[in-house]
Amino acid sequence: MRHVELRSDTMTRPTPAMRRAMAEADVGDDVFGEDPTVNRLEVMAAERLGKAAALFVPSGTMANLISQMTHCGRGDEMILGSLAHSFYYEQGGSAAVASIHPRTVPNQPDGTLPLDELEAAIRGDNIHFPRTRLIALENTHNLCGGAPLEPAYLRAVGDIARRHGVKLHIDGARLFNAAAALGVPAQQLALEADSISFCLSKGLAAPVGSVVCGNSDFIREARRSRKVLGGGMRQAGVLAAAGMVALSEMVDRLVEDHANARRLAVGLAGIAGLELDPERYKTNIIYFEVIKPGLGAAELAAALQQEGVRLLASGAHTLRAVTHYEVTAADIDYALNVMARIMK
Ligand code: TLP
Repeated sequence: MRHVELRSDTMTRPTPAMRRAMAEADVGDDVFGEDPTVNRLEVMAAERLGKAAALFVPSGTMANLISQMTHCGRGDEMILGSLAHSFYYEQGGSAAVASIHPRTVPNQPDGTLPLDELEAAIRGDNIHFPRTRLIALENTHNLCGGAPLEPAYLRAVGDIARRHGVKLHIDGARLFNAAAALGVPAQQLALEADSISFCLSKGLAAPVGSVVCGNSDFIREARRSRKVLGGGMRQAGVLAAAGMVALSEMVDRLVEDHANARRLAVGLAGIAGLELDPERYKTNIIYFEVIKPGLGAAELAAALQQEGVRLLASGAHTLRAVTHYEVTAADIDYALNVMARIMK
């Protein structure tokens, strides 16, 4: 039976080139700054995003938390989208671990926060208020269907942040998907950010790891934050080696994942009992609703699994599919056939 894994691009297994690079990696103790492969990855990542420095960290969640706690002190406020991964799926770590007060602004379907509401949410100087220190955006936006945020929007948010003396962090877990979809260099999407993170372990297929980029002072402090969170990783060069392959070999092919996601979205839209607007999806994440009476998302996901197709039931009637390098156009056609059969 064919196996089509569409639950997440986090499921990607390291490529043969990554496994070779991992086996041969030159390593040292990274807590002492002595892992040459981690150091090379950090230089490579910083250059790629046009920042002065970078920090290799274990996960996207830790990348966000490190960035938040480096920008904010105890009781400071961070503004972020109501559907931000950081707000939704990170156990409220900013509050639980870093004592940062989160303030949400409603995400629009395209992943943006309305500029007027964003600006209005920034606090004035008042003894009753927490101090707004940080705005956090997400690009691409996971819960908004992998929506990429455009340079013009980022510029507008950057202007607001600067005007109010507030920092901007971008959770770019899938930043290279955004760059591929918009046809711009990732650097352009990083321009306005005081800190920006991206994941090596999602569409780029490395087994573990994310990178935070920013200026040298920020990264020096972020290195301290990483240590207190237990993210100092010793001979992490075995992981960074895969990350370097991810950055050099896996970025240009992301457009294939987007084409496959589109193929899937168009196919699903033609199946009675499923609802989605295929025009909405520009990267590798799609969401759709099952509207057949008596059939819930979990039941549908279970039926698909029987036939080797794995999707995520992300709500009572909502499913998510994410394409990546282990999913081919033929896999998409297989998944669509199975889906059509089940929905009949
Ligand atoms: N997202 C995962 C799940 O947690 C939902 C996925 O399968 O999509 N930012 C964004 C935008 C993310 O989508 C994720 C992971 C993270 C941060 C966290 O990264 P990790 O899983 O490495 O901690």
